[in-house]
Amino acid sequence: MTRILLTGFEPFGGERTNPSWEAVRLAAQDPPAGLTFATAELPCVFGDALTALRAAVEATDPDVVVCTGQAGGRPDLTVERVAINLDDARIPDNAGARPLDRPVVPGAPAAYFATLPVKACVAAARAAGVPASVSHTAGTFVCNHVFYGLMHLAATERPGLRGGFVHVPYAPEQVLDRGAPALPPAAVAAGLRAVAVTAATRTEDIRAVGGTTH
Ligand code: PCA
Repeated sequence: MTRILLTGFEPFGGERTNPSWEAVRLAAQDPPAGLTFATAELPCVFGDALTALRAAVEATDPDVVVCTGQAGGRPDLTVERVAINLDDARIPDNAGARPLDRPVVPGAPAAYFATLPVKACVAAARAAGVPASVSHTAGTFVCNHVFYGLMHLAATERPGLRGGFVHVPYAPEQVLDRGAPALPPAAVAAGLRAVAVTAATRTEDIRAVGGTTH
């Protein structure tokens, strides 16, 4: 049995729901064979989100951690390749903090790559019928903060722990009057299950196109 910790976020930015947490809850109701899922809902607050993530890792001792968050405006599931050591908030977090140009961890490396096979995860989500692509920026808000903190925790304190981050589109209920792309949480959950199976069963990535020109 491979233990997978899936995290999602609480709503932020005036939204009433966060599709990342909705999808994580749905995914965990129906774990694929050979996997056990633990879940945690993280606060959308710099610092506190990492404290909650660390507590969840300590409580569940996972082999793999897949954190997820909402990326409103993106049309598909995006498997993030790189976390950067930068907090630079465009909007306040849920505690009203708006850090500018601050490192997540002072003195730590500029960036970490995800240690999931990101292209294989994208291929698996697509094979499950869920639109997905590789992303090369997780932004500079709380999601990147958590992704960077996760990879730093793995690199410095939890050898063998593998981790990554998946951004998810809005849910349909969030865009009824907005004309923005959306995916139903059940579809996102199917994609997350496929990502989890891939992360649990392979460490080598596949050779496939996933880069971008801009
Ligand atoms: N998305 C935000 C933070 C929480 C979330 O779900 C982000 O992309 O940083």
